[in-house]
Amino acid sequence: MIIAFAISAVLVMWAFWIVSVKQSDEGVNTEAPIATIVDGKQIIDITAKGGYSPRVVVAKAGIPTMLRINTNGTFDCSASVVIPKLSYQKFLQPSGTEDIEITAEKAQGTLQGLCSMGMYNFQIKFQ
Ligand SMILES: [Cu+2]
Repeated sequence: MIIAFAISAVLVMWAFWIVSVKQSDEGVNTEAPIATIVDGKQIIDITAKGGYSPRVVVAKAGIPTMLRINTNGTFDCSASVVIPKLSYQKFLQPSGTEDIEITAEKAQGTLQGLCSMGMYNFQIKFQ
């Protein structure tokens, strides 16, 4: 019984994953939002719920950056965030705000975040 439940949970996630992949293919031509800069500090807002949105954010390289991940009734695995380049891994509260500091040195290139299963992802493109 528990196994059947686990299998159906995986199937549901897989279905969501296919939908999100499809959306990302369609969204190739839409422009990525640009991070806001307040008092010399860059702020990137990402919402985690059934994946991450926006999926791609363009940001300025080499300045102190705050990555703010918002959850709001997030009970799927996108609440479990991994950012390999920052050695960051955390299970977020279902509703709340998580601020992740990115130093000027780390604000380079493409920073990728993932859910712990690697199904959902987001990218911050520092340029
Ligand atoms: Cu996942």
